[in-house]
Amino acid sequence: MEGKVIEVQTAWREGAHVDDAKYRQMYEASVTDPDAFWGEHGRRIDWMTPFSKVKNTSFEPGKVSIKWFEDGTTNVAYNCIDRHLKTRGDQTAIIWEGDNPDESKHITYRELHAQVCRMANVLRNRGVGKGDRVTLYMPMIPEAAYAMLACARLGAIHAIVFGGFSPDSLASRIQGCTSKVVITADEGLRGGRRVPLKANVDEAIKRLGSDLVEHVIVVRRTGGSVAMEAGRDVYYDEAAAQVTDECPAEAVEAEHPLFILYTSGSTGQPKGVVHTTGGYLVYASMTHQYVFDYREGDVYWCTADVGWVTGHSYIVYGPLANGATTLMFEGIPTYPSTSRFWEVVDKHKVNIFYTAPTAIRSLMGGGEGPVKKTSRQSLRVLGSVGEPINPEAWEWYYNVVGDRRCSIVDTWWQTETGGILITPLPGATALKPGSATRPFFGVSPEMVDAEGKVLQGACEGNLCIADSWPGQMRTVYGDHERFEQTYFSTYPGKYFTGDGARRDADGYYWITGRVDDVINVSGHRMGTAEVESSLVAHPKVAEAAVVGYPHNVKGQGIYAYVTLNDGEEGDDALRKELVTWVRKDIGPIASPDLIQFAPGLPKTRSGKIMRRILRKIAEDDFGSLGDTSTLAEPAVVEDLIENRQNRA
Ligand code: 6R9
Repeated sequence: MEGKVIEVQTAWREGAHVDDAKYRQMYEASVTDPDAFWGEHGRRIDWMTPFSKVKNTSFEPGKVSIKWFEDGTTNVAYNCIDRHLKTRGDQTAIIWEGDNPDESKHITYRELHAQVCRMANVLRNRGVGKGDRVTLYMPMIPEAAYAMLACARLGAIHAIVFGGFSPDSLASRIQGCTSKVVITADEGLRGGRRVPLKANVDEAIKRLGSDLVEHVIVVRRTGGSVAMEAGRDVYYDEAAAQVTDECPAEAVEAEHPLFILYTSGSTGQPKGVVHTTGGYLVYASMTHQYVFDYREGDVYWCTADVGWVTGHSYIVYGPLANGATTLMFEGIPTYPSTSRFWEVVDKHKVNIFYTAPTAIRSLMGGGEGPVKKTSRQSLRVLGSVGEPINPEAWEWYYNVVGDRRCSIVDTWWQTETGGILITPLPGATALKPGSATRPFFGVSPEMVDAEGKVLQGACEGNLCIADSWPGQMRTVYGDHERFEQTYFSTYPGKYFTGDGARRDADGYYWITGRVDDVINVSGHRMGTAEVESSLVAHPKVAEAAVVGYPHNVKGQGIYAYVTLNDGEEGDDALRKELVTWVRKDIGPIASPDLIQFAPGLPKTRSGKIMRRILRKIAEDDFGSLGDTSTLAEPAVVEDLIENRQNRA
């Protein structure tokens, strides 16, 4: 094999679900006869009405339609809870580890059942039923999982908004899916600091300026005092005391929506990605089992937030469908100290640990000491997700965190894909640091050049997926045309991921990052257009262009070129003001790292901003700007280079 290879260790193969030969055989079967393959694996979940049809999908322009198991009915909460009660009612379903290391608790499957039924009854009493949207704006507490599963139980559709988003962002997402009910907490707690969740909800509802939101359900987390509007707001504990802990799970069609999750694209407002019931759960549970080589009795920990897709598929739905013990962590990697992750691993004897490269890189900065003072003997598999993991961070994860004993799974996927698409399998795949390696069962990656020509063998190009898999998103909420336009029009007949990749001679994929105007900051997706429109909304700003640039810890940082209105002075005070502005407008994850005041931006004669040039300058690599002769005013480039903010 080509390049640095770490062979599958004998210990990883022992008792693993698949070895290399089995992977190849199953993969082959999955792509040659998807109906047979998924017909068999579709039965890994329980169906109320068994399906007779398996795959009914088309990527054809104008007729994009994705249906899996369409004549079956089931319920996600039933699969994640009820079906386990007979065999594992007393097993821990969720280990909750609080922000404060002295706070943790275990919730058994039986307790989970009671809690979810209660939450479902509270929702039902407020008129929530099949197909209704419910917005969740929650901290990482068990009630977040209860709320998700309660919606699923009723056939309602949850739309989670990450707790770090601003009231404005929350408002547009509540509006986008017209939720009449919002579930939140008084305050969140992260790294010892309080996050004013309920106050943000109040602010968001005020901005909506309508009576769309009829009910706000408030979980008491910190007990901090918050405003409660009579008739609209209710404390969850008070409402829960009025209902029973029994609530039937509603049988819904396989294609009934399970959730909407807003995600950033290269243009316009964030899109409401729609995932449905049957195919999603089959895919989330199957990937959770095989990718992490999940085994009965394992303690599994994914450090994501439920506000992101990783939290949906790999904290809640995949693990619980498999009857696993899933750990939910309220805090951050650096509180109270940079040993926190590893202390939690030791405290709860975690076997499988799944985190993001940005967390690994930030902990790397603190050296080996904080890691090595912990045991970590329970660990067996280490996962990575969210952005490309650079080989140095990979090696540190492998050598220092995993003591060269644990396998690493670098899992490539997207909000849109519902579950992991390209990844090693611990017992099967020889590893290469920095490569997401090979496709999961049923996934047909295709590399294309800019013209859409399919490339063969070792190559570099744009990553497409040639055919559907059960976890794929079904539509953009309320805008199927945008769904087709965004994902199926660039290369007709294929799903275009927006990512660039290299495929090596061994058929391994190396994801190089987004090729569109989406940047990835600490694993969080951000459309440059969103940050730009926030900046230009500031009264002193005339024009703005935002690009990503390489950042040691965050992967990419946000670099903003800002042209001010005539007569305005660009100084550090205004830089601060603009950063605060964007934080308030979108949320802290969108804060620009560097702002360059620019008298002009490089534009073509037709007025298009040449981002290629802005990216190069932001990378501090202006030796090779390429052809600038088509610029309307070539001189602006010199000024931009002169005043660049990112200098080696
Ligand atoms: C699950 C998730 C999706 C984008 C995706 C890609 C990047 C995610 C990656 C990775 C390289 C990996 N990405 N995992 N790049 N290697 N293992 O992160 O979803 O928030 O929608 O982001 O993240 O660029 O297109 P989402």
